[in-house]
Amino acid sequence: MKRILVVGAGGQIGTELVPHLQKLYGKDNVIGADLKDLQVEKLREGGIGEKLDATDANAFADLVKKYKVDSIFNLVALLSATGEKMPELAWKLNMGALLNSLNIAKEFKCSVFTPSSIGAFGSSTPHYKTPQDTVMRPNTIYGVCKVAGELLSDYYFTRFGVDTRSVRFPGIISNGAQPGGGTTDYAVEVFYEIIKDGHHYTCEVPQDSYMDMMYMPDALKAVTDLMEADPARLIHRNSFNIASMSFCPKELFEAIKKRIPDASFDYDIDPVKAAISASWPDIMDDSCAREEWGWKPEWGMEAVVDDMLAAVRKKSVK
Ligand code: AKB
Repeated sequence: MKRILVVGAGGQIGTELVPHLQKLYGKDNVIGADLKDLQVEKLREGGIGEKLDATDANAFADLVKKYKVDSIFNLVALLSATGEKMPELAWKLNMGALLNSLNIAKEFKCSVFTPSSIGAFGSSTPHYKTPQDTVMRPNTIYGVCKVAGELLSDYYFTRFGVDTRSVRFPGIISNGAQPGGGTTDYAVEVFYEIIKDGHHYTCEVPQDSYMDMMYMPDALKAVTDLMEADPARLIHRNSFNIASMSFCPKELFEAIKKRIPDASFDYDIDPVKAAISASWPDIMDDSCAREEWGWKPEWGMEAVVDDMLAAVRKKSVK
């Protein structure tokens, strides 16, 4: 039985990954750790929660020892738009948590999952059907961390035999914890704003900016399927392109307007988010993930819009 430590467990992905892992491996085998007290309290309501600054190598190693962890899921990250406001902090946090995860995994013989992102690509990458192995020259600190993280994770695998695996996540749409500081956040924010009185949303990303997106249930399945995949089948490791849908703000807002006719939208473009979204792929080619570990997404945009509106409405009447 696996014993998994999820670091950065209080964020958008961790909040839903922890219960997903608990269902698969049992509550006693999943330890959620976060820096913030409030998130630790929430984790303790549903299982095992620990306070951890993932850049503190000793405290991190102590938790791995205490719970006899054999798998580390490192979700610590400052996202793309916030990273541009605090590049040095983004580097320290994103790379510090990863380097600790890798060194601790090497010492205690753990496997490591760390998400990469569409943010690992840049303007000179082919934007349509972005290949698995292609030019990667991002011009955000977030992207620089992701590319460095992919290379470092592959290095720990080939040099030290650490079982490192990763996916390049698209923008993730979910109705648990909201994302913060990302360029794709609009595709979540819009659902919360549009069901408020006034039914209005102002978008900071240009209306025709296509980016890969994914619904949380597919993202969770990707993580656990990849970590359970037969290593003999993995030609790649860090990191797999995974795709399920691609749309621009205009298309998403039209789909919402079909369901909420008085919904209205306008744009107040954030130049940083505009530049980032323009540099990212429109849609990735995920055939390697499909061939090497059977990746197959289930959710498309129309079904996501229905599900998100229902879930966010339900939350708002509570
Ligand atoms: C962001 O927008 O920064 C993230 C991502 C795509 O990695 N959601």
